[in-house]
Amino acid sequence: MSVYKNILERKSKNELIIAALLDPDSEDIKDLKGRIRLLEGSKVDFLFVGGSTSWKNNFKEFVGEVKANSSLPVVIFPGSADQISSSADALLFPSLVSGQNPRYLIGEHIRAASILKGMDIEVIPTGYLLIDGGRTTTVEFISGTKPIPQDKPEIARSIAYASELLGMKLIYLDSGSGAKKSPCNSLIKSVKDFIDVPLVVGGGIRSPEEIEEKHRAGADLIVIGTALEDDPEFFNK
Ligand code: 1GP
Repeated sequence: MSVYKNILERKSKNELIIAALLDPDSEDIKDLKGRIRLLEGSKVDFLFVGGSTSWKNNFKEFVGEVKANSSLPVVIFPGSADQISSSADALLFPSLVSGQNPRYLIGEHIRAASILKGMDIEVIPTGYLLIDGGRTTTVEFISGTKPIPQDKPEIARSIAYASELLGMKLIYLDSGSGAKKSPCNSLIKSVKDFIDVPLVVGGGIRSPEEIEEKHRAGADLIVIGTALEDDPEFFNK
């Protein structure tokens, strides 16, 4: 089954979907085997791989290592066209629709097009909305875009619905990795009421209670990165 069909099916049953985010710039490639072993028997449904930066320049090797050590579907969540690998099962194709930077709205996608043409990988168009997480995150700094204030749900939901009308298959509300504040429940609910496609939420989520709350508020898929970097046993507790 394709990754997207899997998400749709789980969404239709109102089942919580969880993705563990592995950032090649934060993880040591030689620790991956052990890290993934802990995730395999846990509640995690997908392994997301990606990040705002590529300082280590080892993306393909990293994805290959993740795929070789996991039976979970591997989905690339790329920060740029430099983060593409045919070893993954799927690739989110995120357009940073909350910002006005053409590079992240369409520029990186044009760069990616010639790489993706002829590559056998599922591509999932994703409307990516950056939400204020209480501190300047790497994605905010690198993209040079302003996050949407948490108390402006009318902005977030209009952008989310416009993205759906443009054909995006997922909407991703992200406070950015290591955010102080994750997207709040009222913002999630407000966006959820405006869209039909699955809603992904991430950035600064640190506890099982928060995961449950976000799901109740309308998140179909929750992404956890930093909490897992801090505690590799996060999902085993
Ligand atoms: C970042 O949504 C992801 O793009 C995950 O964020 O690292 O804060 O869990 P955290």
